Amino acid sequence: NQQIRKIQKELKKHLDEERYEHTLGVMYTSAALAMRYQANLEQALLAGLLHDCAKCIPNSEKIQICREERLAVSEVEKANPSLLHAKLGAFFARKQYGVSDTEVLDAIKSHTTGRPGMSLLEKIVYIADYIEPGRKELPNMKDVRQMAFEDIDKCLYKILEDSLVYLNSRGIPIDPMTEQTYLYYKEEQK
Ligand code: DGI
Ligand code: FE
Ligand code: FE
Ligand code: FE
Repeated sequence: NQQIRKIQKELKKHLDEERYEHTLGVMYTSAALAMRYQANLEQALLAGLLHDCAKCIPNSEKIQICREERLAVSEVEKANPSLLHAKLGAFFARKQYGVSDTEVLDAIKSHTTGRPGMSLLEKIVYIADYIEPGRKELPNMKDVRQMAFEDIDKCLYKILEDSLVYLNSRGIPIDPMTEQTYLYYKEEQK
């Protein structure tokens, strides 16, 4: 795929080696999940490839760019600017990498906090980000990886739950969207 290869080349300049490797892991894992759930393969590859395209921008620049581009920054985001790489990722995917597919852009935008009522593509990228082979061993990883290919909603809920446990154990402030997403999928699991 021409577009994918061209973006890979450009992306390599903007990510460190570790992040680039992670990105390829997410791209191929998104593709595998798309095969399993009969989602669009090209969209899954593209969203997986670009999901962290803004990750390596220094935090002060993230804030600066949001200000310049009039992108809203919440209090939690101001205190934890790393959260901004998701919405900035969608911004750069469109402006710098020429992606106009709003479904792909939404999957990039929601990949860190999730959101209530995620599309299949959004779930795929969110889960692939967590389970890609290069990801360090998080709690329940073996089960979560298996679950991803058996029951996508159950897997999504498990990741949301484990992420909240992790953030709370570390005293990291929860973004309201993370909380809302968790409560939404908790209700759906009942
Ligand atoms: O960019 P990645 O590391 O591949 O993964 P990601 O985009 O899912 O980001 C994960 C990081 O984001 C992780 O270090 C925890 C953080 N995070 C996720 N939800 C929240 C959060 N940080 C805060 N402060 N609040 C959240 O709700
Ligand atoms: Fe990310
Ligand atoms: Fe994630
Ligand atoms: Fe990622």
